[in-house]
Amino acid sequence: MPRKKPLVVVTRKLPEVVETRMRELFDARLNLEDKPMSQAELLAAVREADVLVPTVTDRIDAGLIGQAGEKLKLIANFGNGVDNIDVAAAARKGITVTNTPNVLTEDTADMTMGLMIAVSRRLAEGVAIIDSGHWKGWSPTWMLGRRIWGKRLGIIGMGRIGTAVARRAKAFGLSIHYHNRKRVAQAVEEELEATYWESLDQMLARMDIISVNCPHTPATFHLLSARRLALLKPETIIVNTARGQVIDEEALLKALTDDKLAGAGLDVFEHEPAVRPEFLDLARKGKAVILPHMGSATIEGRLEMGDRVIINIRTLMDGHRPPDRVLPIDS
Ligand code: 8YV
Repeated sequence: MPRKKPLVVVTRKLPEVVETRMRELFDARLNLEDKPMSQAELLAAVREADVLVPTVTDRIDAGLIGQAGEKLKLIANFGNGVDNIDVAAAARKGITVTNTPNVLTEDTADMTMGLMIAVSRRLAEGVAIIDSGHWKGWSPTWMLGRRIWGKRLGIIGMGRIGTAVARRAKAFGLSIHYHNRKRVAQAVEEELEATYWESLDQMLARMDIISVNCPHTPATFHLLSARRLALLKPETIIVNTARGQVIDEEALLKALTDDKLAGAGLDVFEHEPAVRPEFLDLARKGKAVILPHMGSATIEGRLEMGDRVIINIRTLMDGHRPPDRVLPIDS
């Protein structure tokens, strides 16, 4: 007798190929309208479903998890970061949490380099000039940016994405420095000719470019605080493709406005989708390049994320441990 398909609630619209496969394999409840679900709708979903497939835009907190039905066995996040999910609360209730690592590493690293270059070489300002119809022609002293070749890059968070950024940055002639909870393997350090800084403060004071590539956890919330931002040289630029919460936005805005920092390339914000209007002013002035959380937004990446989600669901349903299981911090 065929097994009953698990009820899988998917909170956002996914690529069609992924949705079709989910329909074939599961009793998949899709969100074809792509209308973000309210907390009440999420609650109804977790009460009924066997599996929930949320994204970064859904808040799966302890309150919600506490009210989940007996059937809910898996929260299969469509995304790498799991700061939207209370993983510890899920574990307490015997619910497995998975994510989609690896498949968005290269795309996010590309976007990091893109922002680094865009800020240093004033790409957005150049586009705006052409767009305004006010370009008067070439001049030797006009629109000068800063070279990235030969500069020092300080990477905060040397996980998969940080390492992928380092590989690219090395090819662009940057020297690689990093701060991480743990020092990476010697072979990786050698390959990247990377310098490890146990002290984030000491690294910050010496870098030309800072790239934020660590996850948002209680330990990294406002890691770049007002005090730490003040350690940076005024020529430094910051790039963040990780999570807005890692930087104290208020302090960052002040540092940029007061010319204590040269610029910022931001793909993420503290209260997405809200973007503080001051960032728009800074972008107009050429001090910031701001993007709407596009770091992993490639067709290939989204399809592979879908594959990971499906593999995680299938593996759990077959009674095995899913490959991308996420454990609570410190467990
Ligand atoms: C994804 C991300 O697009 O995976 C992550 O952690 O930040 C994004 O790039 C998003 O999470 C999809 O849920």
